[in-house]
Amino acid sequence: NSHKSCVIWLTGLSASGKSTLSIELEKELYDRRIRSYVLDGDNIRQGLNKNLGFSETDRKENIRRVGEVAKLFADSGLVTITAFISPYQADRDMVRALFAENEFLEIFVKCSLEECERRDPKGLYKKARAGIIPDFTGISAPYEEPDNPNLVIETEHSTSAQSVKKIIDFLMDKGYI
Ligand code: GGZ
Repeated sequence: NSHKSCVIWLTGLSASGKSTLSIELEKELYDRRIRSYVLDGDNIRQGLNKNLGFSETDRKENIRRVGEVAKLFADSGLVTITAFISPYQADRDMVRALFAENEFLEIFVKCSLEECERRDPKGLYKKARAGIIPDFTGISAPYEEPDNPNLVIETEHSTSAQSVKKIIDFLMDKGYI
């Protein structure tokens, strides 16, 4: 049950599966006696980042702060899992630069916009299409796919259990856990 502390940075569209994956990954790590912590919109955007919205500038600041918090958690020895859209490559690169070479793992949670829109668990895409939510990622704001992610997880045609297994296998293969 030893592990290297690291940050597992999930990036992807709204409804691509980041939150589900982060929670199931946390459970799987727990079963292996590895302590991890999930940072997501629920515990960050409602607290530390309450003052931020969804403009490009605010997203950048959101991601910068999440990166700094993830760094503190990693320093404390935890595996940190983050679940933010983090749509800009430059912002993800800025966070990567906070960490040592192998401490930051960018994982692209890949799912087509069509499928995310079909899922639309909170009805946000519908509202975005109707113009009720402005600057919505994928509809009226950009999502830049990762240039060179450490891992790509396609959620469209696999179960969350299969996706989690792929991440666990990757972590084992690379000696993180
Ligand atoms: C994108 C938005 C927006 C806009 C509210 N664009 O599916 P959700 O609801 O639960 O996850 C989305 C979440 C995105 O916050 P992040 O902190 O991950 O974004 S970023 O990394 O870009 O800073 C969505 C909800 O907030 N949401 N308005 N305009 N998602």
